[in-house]
Amino acid sequence: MGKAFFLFGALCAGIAVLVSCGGGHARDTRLSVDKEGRTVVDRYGNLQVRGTDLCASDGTPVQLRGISSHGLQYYGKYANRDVIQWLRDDWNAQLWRAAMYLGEGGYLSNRVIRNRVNDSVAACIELGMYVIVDWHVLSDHDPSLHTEEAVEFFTDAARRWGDTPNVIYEICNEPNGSEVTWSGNIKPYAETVIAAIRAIDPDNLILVGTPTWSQDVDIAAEDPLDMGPNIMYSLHFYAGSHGKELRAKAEKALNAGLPLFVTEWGTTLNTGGGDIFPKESGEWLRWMQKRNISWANWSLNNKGEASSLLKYNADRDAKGRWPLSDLSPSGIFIRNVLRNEMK
Ligand code: DCB
Repeated sequence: MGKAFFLFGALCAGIAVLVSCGGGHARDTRLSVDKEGRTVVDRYGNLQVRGTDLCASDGTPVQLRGISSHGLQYYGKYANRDVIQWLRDDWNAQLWRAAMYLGEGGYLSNRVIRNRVNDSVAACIELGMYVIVDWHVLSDHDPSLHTEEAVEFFTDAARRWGDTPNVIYEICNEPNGSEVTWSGNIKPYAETVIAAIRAIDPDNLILVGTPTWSQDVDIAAEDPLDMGPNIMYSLHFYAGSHGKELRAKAEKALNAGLPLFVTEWGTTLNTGGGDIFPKESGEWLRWMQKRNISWANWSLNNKGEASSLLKYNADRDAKGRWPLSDLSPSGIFIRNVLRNEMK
């Protein structure tokens, strides 16, 4: 398929998704900045969880939608105010996720990476956006191997930002490996880290990863945490790899009362590459809207894989203000989905 044709296809698919995503919530509730100039954080305030819904401080169910960074050790240069402001104003993003890997040259071996988290939070506070601080467990598999480091990191995060409405703690991205279980590894880790956060910050939202790259939400639903309010569980999917079966697991978890947050999803295969899957992405987007599930898309970088929102080598200086010609098919698709609210 020719490049131009593919781009056009992605655009049309984006628009088709939008048109069919109509129902649910009043549109202007999902503007990053409303017509009176009020940011989403001005309007929603301190988030809270009621039943399976994420809600504004007044109890109205809300859906946050936005963009995830790639690994901050690889593409941390995009975690700056100019880029995040462009995502807010041109893409209508309400949310930014700062993905701080532990492995692959991330936090465990390179503590200065956390400065990119600090930059992200500072920018989001200034811009009135929500920000997810993501402890990006991946090649390190088992979050309980680094409980001590996590307690230290999140204690510091809660001291710095516990009083702001903007910050959301994601305490383990994607536990994985058949030996890494909910009850044996993840739940005990979560209990320890949540207790440390709650000793300082009684109420900001905390997101907990689930087994098998945050897919086994049904298992967490059988044995949920008993750690007080404002906790949700991560569900991750890649539209080219996961479909109906994963949604069925998620339905099972929701029906059992487990609140879900899609802290990461891709339009591509679960490698982050391959191609984009607009039709399957649309099915997931409609489902998330129907179930009022918030999300962040993977991811902002110019690496040149299919899930990269920028084209290969575009915006090397990380300044934002991208012309459409800098966006990949996934970038065009996601921007269209987010911007539909602005019409
Ligand atoms: C998740 C990770 C995320 C990863 C994406 C795509 O991993 F949270 O870090 O991102 O999904 O795989 C990829 C980047 C690549 C990079 C690679 C390693 O896009 O550029 O080279 O990380 O840093 C998943 C998700 C699901 C599954 C497997 C993985 N799954 N995984 O279903 O099997 O193995 O990374």
